[in-house]
Amino acid sequence: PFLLNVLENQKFLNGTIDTTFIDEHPELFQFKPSKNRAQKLLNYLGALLVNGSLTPLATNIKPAKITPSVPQTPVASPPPEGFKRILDRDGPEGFAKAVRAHKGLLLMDTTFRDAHQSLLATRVRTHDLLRISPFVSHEFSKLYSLENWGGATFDVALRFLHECPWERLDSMRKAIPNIPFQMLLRGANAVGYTSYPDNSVYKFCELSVQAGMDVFRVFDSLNYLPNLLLGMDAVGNAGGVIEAAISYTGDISDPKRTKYTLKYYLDLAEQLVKGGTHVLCIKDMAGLLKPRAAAMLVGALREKYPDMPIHVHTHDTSGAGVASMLQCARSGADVVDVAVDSMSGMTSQPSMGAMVACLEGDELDTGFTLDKISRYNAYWEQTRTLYGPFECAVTMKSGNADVYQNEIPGGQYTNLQFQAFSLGLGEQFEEVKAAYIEANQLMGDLIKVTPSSKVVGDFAQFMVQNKLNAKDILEKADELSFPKSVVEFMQGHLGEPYGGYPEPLRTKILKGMPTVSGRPGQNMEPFDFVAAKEQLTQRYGVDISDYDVSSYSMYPQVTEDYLRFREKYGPVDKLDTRIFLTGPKVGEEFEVEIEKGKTLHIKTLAMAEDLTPNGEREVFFELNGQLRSVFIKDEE
Ligand code: 3PY
Ligand code: ZN
Repeated sequence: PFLLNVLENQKFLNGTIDTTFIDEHPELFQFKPSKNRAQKLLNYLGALLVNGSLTPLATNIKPAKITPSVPQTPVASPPPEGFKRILDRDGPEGFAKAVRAHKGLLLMDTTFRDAHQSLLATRVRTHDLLRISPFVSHEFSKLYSLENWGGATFDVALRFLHECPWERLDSMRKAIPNIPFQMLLRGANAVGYTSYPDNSVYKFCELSVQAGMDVFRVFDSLNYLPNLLLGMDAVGNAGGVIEAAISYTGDISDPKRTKYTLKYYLDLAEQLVKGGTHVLCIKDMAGLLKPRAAAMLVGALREKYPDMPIHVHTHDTSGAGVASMLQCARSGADVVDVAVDSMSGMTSQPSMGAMVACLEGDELDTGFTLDKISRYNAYWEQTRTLYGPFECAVTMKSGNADVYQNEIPGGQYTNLQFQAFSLGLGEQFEEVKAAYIEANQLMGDLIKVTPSSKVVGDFAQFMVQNKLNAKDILEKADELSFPKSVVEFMQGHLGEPYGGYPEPLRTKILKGMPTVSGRPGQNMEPFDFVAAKEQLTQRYGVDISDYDVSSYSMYPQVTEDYLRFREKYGPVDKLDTRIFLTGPKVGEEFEVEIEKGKTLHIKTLAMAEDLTPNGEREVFFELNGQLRSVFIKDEE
């Protein structure tokens, strides 16, 4: 309005006004980046109304038009104390002792991380996690931990949800002060898909602890010890609980499978114990640990390490998840992973309700009641309908025991199936699964979990797309141009696979390209945090935090896109999920709480029929009772 008034002022227009103050006070015209969050959100909403969703949607299912009801929480009292208190008081060693001394079976709840990573393409937003957090804090205080961070959530939050993963962690911490938080750390790959400079991993762990993380499940996608030890050291240094993981593949109960045997896993466990892990994890990322194998592995570990807490992770892809976790508990595991019923099963974790019910009255009784679980479950059952656009159940109707043959990890199984079906090629999924088995054999039978699973998956899709079988690959490898991830794996960028590289395939794929041996991070230049912070501050203003710089150290492009997006569209993470994903309807009224006690009332009024001369469409809103409009470039 100020500018308009000046431009309407006749003296100003005639040039008869004294404007020398402008030359004397140039600071008046150095505008700070606008802080007008409301206007930015209107820009976002306008963009959705004019051009449709700003985030890629995977299915035709619309987000349900509901506000999931949050079960009542006793607000007045502080939440009951849990293992978090023991951890804060007695440190990781004291925590491990208390876990080991606990009588019943302990549970980790994966609903906030792996469950939605496996079923809903990792799309669950902070907004919906925070709504249920007070309930979890009060009613699930007996959990060993709540897995709520790491894995793919970091990348997806920044890239697709346009929200800061660090802010997510910090706000969950405030809402749930009493339950240990757990994250998945991909060893030297941290929360990314490749190796990073060591200082980047150390800094990441330090900041994670600072923002509220407690227990770090550290794995390496090849079980490559130097990578594992690096991750473990970074966690230990930061003061976190080290939960080093053996990634499990194959079948130790099958004597014909001679590569990954009980002895292989016990030898690895020995190295992890020597390396100072506080808790030992068996990470069964594909759900291959059959009950008989579970008895062998957990039984042997329990006997060898009577004081070491054992924590088992699995996926329910085959449908045998509950049976397997019950066996783990019987054989001496202290903790198993479950997801709340409505977010469990298939490629996710086994059902919390089923585990709890199966152990009611048992000496391993979990101490949870079905009543509490049902209330938690109801929230997630409703909330899941908001994520229809990412619902794996569109294509996945049941579990499938073929996972024992193809060994595809839970999250990847859903992804590959989805990709095949969305190309209209349901039968192609069968081909991809068959090719996955062949590709794995060509690579020498790898441990398959992020990122090595991506290498095998890319290889398999390459074979299907180019109609190549294993024999063709071996014969024509010299002439073929392989997927980037396969080449980089062969170059040594993920570390060294157990049993060595497949030859002569590796040499043929590399065609003389350079290789690295040993731990990839060890020869990388340290990441320059100071320079990066300066650069980002110059580009995006003064509010760049160390957290942003850490994000940038792993995901430079994604982080810059995020910063730009937020500068343009404001705190989109505060919108309800349906509105965030697909936008409001014209005429719809809703509220957005952009900070505690500051709520915007928004009504969408109309869109202009005609475009402006430069191709923009005006969209009209009522914001807290006042008329506002935004101009949006129409992309159609
Ligand atoms: C991840 O790395 O994100 C996984 O969940 C691996 O199992
Ligand atoms: Zn998992």
